[in-house]
Amino acid sequence: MATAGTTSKSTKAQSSPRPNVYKIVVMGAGAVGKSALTINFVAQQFVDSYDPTIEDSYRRQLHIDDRACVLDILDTAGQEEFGAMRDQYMRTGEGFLVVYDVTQRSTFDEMKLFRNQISRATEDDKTAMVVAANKCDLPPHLHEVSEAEGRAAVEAMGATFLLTSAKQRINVDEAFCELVRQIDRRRGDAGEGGVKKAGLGLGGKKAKLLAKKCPLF
Ligand SMILES: Nc1nc2c(ncn2[C@@H]2O[C@H](COP(=O)(O)OP(=O)(O)O)[C@@H](O)[C@H]2O)c(=O)[nH]1
Ligand SMILES: [Mg+2]
Repeated sequence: MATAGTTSKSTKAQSSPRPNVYKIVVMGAGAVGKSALTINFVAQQFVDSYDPTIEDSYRRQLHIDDRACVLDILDTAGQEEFGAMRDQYMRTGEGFLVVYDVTQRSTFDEMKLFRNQISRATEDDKTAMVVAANKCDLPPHLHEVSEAEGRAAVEAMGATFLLTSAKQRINVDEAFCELVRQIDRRRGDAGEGGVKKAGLGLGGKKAKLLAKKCPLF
């Protein structure tokens, strides 16, 4: 509505537009740190142990690039395997944070299968996707997947790669922030509004640069 309102309600609505809502799904193999990353993001704390069967959704409101955003985050637990529920949340998700554990190669292999599953469910092979190579705080001799290998595989699937640690709070906000920007870009491309920013590539270097600049409040 373009007309100026006289009630306090409409005045308020004009001065503070309804925040954009972003539906984000966190996926990955078991025990890679999906819940730890999600809770770290929404509550800024690290939980050492978390029930692996809990699947829950969380909400955080924040400003990204001076815009109010609400992130609706579904932290999945993989209990449903290939069931209808998984299809359902994959269809409704706009952005996917796919997590693997750098110290467990099998979780990296599993991560690689998600791109296809997501593309199939969303019927879009360019769905917003960030891959978190988590637990980067653990000593290098425990790493089974190098940063170079991880980055190359993730970039080949057209997603953004970030080394993360829920424990040391490395690149946690950045991962979610990057997803919001990718979703905006997708919305912009689809003519649905959202912020269109020049130079928002999916490439690792650019993404890393962006992540560093990400202003979160
Ligand atoms: N060292 C380290 N441990 C982590 C990190 N993220 C999660 N963990 C631990 O890994 C285990 C599984 O984490 P959780 O978030 O429950 O995994 P999920 O099954 O993917 O949700 C827990 O013991 C966490 O404390 C991390 O970044 N670094
Ligand atoms: Mg969990």
